[in-house]
Amino acid sequence: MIDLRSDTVTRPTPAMREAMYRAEVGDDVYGEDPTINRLQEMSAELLGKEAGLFVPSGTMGNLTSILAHCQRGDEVILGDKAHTFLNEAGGISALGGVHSYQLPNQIDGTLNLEAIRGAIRSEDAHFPPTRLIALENTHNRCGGVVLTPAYTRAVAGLAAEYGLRLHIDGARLFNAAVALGVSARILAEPADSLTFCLSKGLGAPVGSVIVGEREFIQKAHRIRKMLGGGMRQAGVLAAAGIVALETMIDRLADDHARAKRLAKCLENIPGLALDPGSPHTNMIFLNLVPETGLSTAQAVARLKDHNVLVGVAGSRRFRLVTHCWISDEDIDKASAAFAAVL
Ligand code: TLP
Repeated sequence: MIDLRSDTVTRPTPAMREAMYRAEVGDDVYGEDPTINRLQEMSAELLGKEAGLFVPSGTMGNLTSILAHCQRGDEVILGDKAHTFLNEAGGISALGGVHSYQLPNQIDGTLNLEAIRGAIRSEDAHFPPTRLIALENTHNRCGGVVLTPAYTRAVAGLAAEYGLRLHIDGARLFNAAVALGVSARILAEPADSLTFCLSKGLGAPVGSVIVGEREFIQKAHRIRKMLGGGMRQAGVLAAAGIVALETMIDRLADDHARAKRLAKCLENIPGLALDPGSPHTNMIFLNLVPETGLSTAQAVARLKDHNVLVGVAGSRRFRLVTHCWISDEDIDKASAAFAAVL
């Protein structure tokens, strides 16, 4: 199977499995797992922050961070296409009592700066106090687009003007860094906190890391425990994360190149309409034109018959994601499968 549904489907590499086997472990709830401690220190260093915290998932990373920034009844400004708003089971509201103010995500994944300014609440007993702004880089639903350091700095400037904090859902921050040719540290610099994922394009089996100031991370540590995310001897997982950071970042450029090549082949197949500019990183978004007469489910099933799995992103809308287990040959086979089905 050529699995293009997501980069979350990546399995650990042989080097990761070896490192997992050999990992030194301890009780992380006591702060005694040397491998987790190393991963957290490496992550903080890489992103230019004081400290890091290993969490089981990107969802828990965002939830923990937002709960560490906000009290119940506080408000976070985020995009209406943000993963935290759409795909995290409403955890910030259900578990944290955090109110969300959704601004329309623009086509490039940004939130309009004046719209953010307009959304920040004035001091009034009727309003939930605005506490936080949350951005996403790369932006998944907006097509894997990249937010630039200049934009992120502008949002941070606005946040500082009003005494707000800035969180970045950087699930795919390293894809953004590689696409822009800048260090991940530059992208993280304007944020007070950031979550990045080890288990997407970087290929580790489990886990994400939150980075931020030491005091913030101490608070996040307590909240992670409260959410049931104290993981004891999870050094076996962190070991794979270390290999991911050491060996899997630069190769993301290959995934981007393969996504571009696949898009080029698909562009020429009648019946497919790629989003303009797609792909920006490792995701292609495309629509099936109604004239093909194929429903979403039929297209998925027929592609599966040709050993290709695709992600469904809406009615007749698909997402194809390249990752470390997709080869050049797979790209050829996937384009041939599309051509055959259509
Ligand atoms: N995204 C998954 C699905 O949930 C949609 C995917 O296949 O892309 N932030 C962003 C931007 C994400 O794309 C995801 C996962 C997460 C956070 C959550 O990460 P996990 O799955 O580790 O909780």
